[in-house]
Amino acid sequence: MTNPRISPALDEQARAILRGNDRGGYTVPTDGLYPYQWNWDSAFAAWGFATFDLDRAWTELETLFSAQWDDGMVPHIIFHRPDPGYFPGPDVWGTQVSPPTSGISQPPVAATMARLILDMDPEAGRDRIAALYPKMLAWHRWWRDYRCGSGVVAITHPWESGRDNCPDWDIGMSNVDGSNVGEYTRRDTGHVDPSMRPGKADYDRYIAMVQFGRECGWDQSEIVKNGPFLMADPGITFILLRAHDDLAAMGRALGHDVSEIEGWAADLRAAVPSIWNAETRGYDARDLKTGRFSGRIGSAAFLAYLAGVESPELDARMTELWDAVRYGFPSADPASAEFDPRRYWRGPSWPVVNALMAIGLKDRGHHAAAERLRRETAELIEQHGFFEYFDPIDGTPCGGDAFTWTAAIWLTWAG
Ligand code: 2M8
Repeated sequence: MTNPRISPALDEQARAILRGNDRGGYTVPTDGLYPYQWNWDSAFAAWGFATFDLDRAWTELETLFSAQWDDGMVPHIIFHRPDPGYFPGPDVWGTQVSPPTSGISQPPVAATMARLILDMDPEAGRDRIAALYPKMLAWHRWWRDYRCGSGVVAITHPWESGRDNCPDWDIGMSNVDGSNVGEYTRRDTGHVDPSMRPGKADYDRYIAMVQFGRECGWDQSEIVKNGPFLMADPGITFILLRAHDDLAAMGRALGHDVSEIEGWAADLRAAVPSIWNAETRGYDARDLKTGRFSGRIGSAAFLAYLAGVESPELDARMTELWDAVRYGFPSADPASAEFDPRRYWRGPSWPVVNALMAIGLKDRGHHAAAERLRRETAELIEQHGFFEYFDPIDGTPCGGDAFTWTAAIWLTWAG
C-alpha cells in the first residue's frame, strides 16, 4: 500500500512546474536563472515526470544523452538554444561540439534515476533502457578513464561537483588565479538576491578554469594534469558508486555481461578509505595537487549511505550536523566558521540532496532518519513552495522559484 499524498494541490503545482519548465524534450532547472538543460537536474526531472508521464520521463534522459561527447562524457550544460540570460554561455565555453555544451560533466545520477523509473514499469521502459544502456556505460567509463586516476572521483571545476561554492573547494580554489580573466557581466545576480549566490572572487576563478579548458581544446587529460584545479569529491564518488551498481543491475536484466562495471565499482569502493579524514571524522574532499584534505565536512559526506558505505562514526557525525539545524540537511557544517545558511552551497538545505541521502539511509535500514529527512523537506515545500534551496535554520526560501528538481522530488519522495 502506498502512503496517502500530503496535498493534491501541491502535486498539481509540482506537475505544472515540470510542464512549465519543459522546453520540448528537455527541462530547464528554472525559467530565467538557468535557461538551458543541466545534467543532474534533468535526471531528477525525469524521475519527477515518471510519476505522471513515463514517456516524457524517458525522453528527458534521451535528450540528455543525445549531447554525449565522442569520448563518452555527458556535459554539465547543453545549450540547445541561445539565451542571453545566462553567463557563461556557449561562446565562453567554446567547446566546438553540436549541440553546443559546456566542457565538464556533473554528478552521474542518471543511471540511478533510470533504474527508479524502470522499476515503475519495466515493460514500458525495456526498449528505452536498452538504447540508453550503452551510452550510460560509455559515460561511466569516461569517469573511470578521466576522473578516477587517484582512485576516488576527482573534479576539475567546482561546477562539476554540482555543489559549486561549498567550503570543500576552498583550499583548491585558493590556488586558482582569477586575476586575469578580463571583464565579464554576470547574469545570475540579476535574477536572484546576490547575497545568496557565490561571490565575485569565486566567479573570477570559475571563469579562469573555463578559460584554461577552452585554451587546451577541452583536452581532458591535459586539464587533469596541468589545469588549475583538481580535487577528490566525496559526493560524486558515492553517487558514481551507487550508479555503477544500478547500471550493472539494469545491464544484467538486459542480458549483458556487467563484469567491467563490477570491476570499476570494486576499485572505487576500495579507494573510499583514502578520503576518510580522521581529524574531521568524515569523508572529506582532498586537494589532489597537494594531497591536503579540505578539513570541511558537508552533506556530500553522507551520500556514503547511498553507496552502501557506513559506520557508527559516520552515523554520529551525521547527527551532530543535522541536530544543529531545523530543516533538512545542511550543505556545510553549522559548527564551522564558513557556514552561511543562505549562501548557496555553503550551508543551505537542498531538497534534492536530502532526497539522495534519504534513499541511501532507507536502503541501509535507517528508516527513522530517512523519514525525518522527508518530513523536514516536505515542511519546507509546504510552507514556502518549490524553491531551489532553503535556510536550514529558519526555513527561509532561497535562490530560484518554481524549481524543477524541487518539484520532481516532491512528486517522487517528499510529498
Ligand atoms: C548550479 O550551478 C550552476 C553552474 O552549473 C550555476 O550556478 O550557474 C548548481 O546548484 C548545480 O548543482 C545545478 O545543477 C545548477 C542548475 O540547477 O545550478
